[in-house]
Amino acid sequence: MSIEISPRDVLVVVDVQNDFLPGGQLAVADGDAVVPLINALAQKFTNVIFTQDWHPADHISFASQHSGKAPFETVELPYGTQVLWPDHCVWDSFGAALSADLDIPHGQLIIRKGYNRTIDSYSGFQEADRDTQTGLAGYLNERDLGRLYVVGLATDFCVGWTAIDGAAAGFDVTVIEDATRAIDNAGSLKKAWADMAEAGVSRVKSQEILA
Ligand code: VGL
Ligand code: ZN
Repeated sequence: MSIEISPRDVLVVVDVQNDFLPGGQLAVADGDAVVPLINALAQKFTNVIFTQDWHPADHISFASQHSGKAPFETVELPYGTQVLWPDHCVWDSFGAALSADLDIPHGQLIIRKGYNRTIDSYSGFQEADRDTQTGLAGYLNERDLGRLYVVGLATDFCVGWTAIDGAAAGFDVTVIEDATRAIDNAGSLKKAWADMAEAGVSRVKSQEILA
């Protein structure tokens, strides 16, 4: 059964950036496989927006900022437990750039996130303190846009959190699962799908839209 995409629906392309692609600082396994699929999906959508992970060089999510800590370990921050990452997506670096293989000239908005040094932001809607807003919900509401279809990297972090926060903001949210790839650290992928299901996020395959 095929899904009809309406002119009010939005493709949300999460963090398809060099650092999450093969050779990048936080490469997601097989991450480049999503790019041609996202390019094909984008042709079905009038509205395409991007998120872009965008950190200062001394960002609090970097293991390099915590003595004695290695990437993928955790620290306790005022807003909760933070996974530590290799330095990635530093402002204006090559790694932070969107993939040059994206072919979506009609993309409308790039929402940057994670630029506050002391707060991480996996979600395109809300930072990890669960309070600071990026403005994306306001943008979507002001333009009276419809359902959100979320794709990109990584399923278990920025895709999952964006989908869950989109649902919490009142949008009908669907993740196109084969147009995402995961980091899958310490059970994070299984947990992300469970959390998304609990939040009412739907899950489809790209064929249901492309066929
Ligand atoms: C991401 C970890 C740290 C992501 C961003 O895009 O999923 N993951 N920063
Ligand atoms: Zn990041």
